[in-house]
Amino acid sequence: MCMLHPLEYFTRQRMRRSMQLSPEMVEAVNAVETSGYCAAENFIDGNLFEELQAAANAHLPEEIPSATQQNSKIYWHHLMQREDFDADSIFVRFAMQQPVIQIVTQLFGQTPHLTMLELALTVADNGPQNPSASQRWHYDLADSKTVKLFIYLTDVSTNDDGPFSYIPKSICRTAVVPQFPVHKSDQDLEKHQILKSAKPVYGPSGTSFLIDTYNCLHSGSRFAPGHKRLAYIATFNSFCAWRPYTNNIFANRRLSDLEKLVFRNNEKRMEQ
Ligand SMILES: O=C(O)CCC(=O)C(=O)O
Repeated sequence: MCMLHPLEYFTRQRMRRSMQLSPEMVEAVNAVETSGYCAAENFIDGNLFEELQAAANAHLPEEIPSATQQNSKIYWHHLMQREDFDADSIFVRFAMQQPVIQIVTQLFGQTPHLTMLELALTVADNGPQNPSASQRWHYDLADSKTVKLFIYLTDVSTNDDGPFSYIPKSICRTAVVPQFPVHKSDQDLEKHQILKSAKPVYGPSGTSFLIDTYNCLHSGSRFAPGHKRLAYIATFNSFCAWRPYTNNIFANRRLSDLEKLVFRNNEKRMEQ
């Protein structure tokens, strides 16, 4: 499908060739290529993290909502508001940190498209024994190039706190787990002898990582009663994902050439 847009594809490739990666970034690229995961704290600007944490805390409802049947993910509450999608907002700037963009660009071989921004409050619902939707193991199948920047904004210390968990890419490659049904149980993974390879990501608020969710089976937000997790998630895909995305980013100022490529569907807003 990228071949339908050869000019855009070449522009994205050219942008990649102009980027210089530090040895630490090269290591991160290698880690994601091999295991699908790398810690990202070293690539996150401390001031931006503090700004994100403060903005995210300000979005927390006074009363934590209980799980409701609003959508298929009854444990998932989207907290971002319209103005959080302005190009100037911390939620957009956080995803645009140069090392993050450079690593993802290198992984994709082209400048990525920032397809989704989420401030997700997830809460206990059915209990950890009865997971549903993305609490069960799955691959994100909308594009073969899919990398998420995750940062916890509350502490995730034990399994009770609903850690994001993944099976390393190298192990997913060797186990032939059928793609359908999309959401798989622990027992399904046990049958393929890969549940034991699951890696839950624990850490205090500020714990951050890049994860290839197309190549790694993953799940998360399985809480013990009364627990919750606040996380910011930025999803990067190629510009020609199988599923069309609208990231809702609003260009409330003039965008750089890089931003125009990464935001993609909003570059015309300033000209209107
Ligand atoms: O809640 C979680 O940690 C799982 C999230 C997830 O499956 C995803 O972002 O693709």
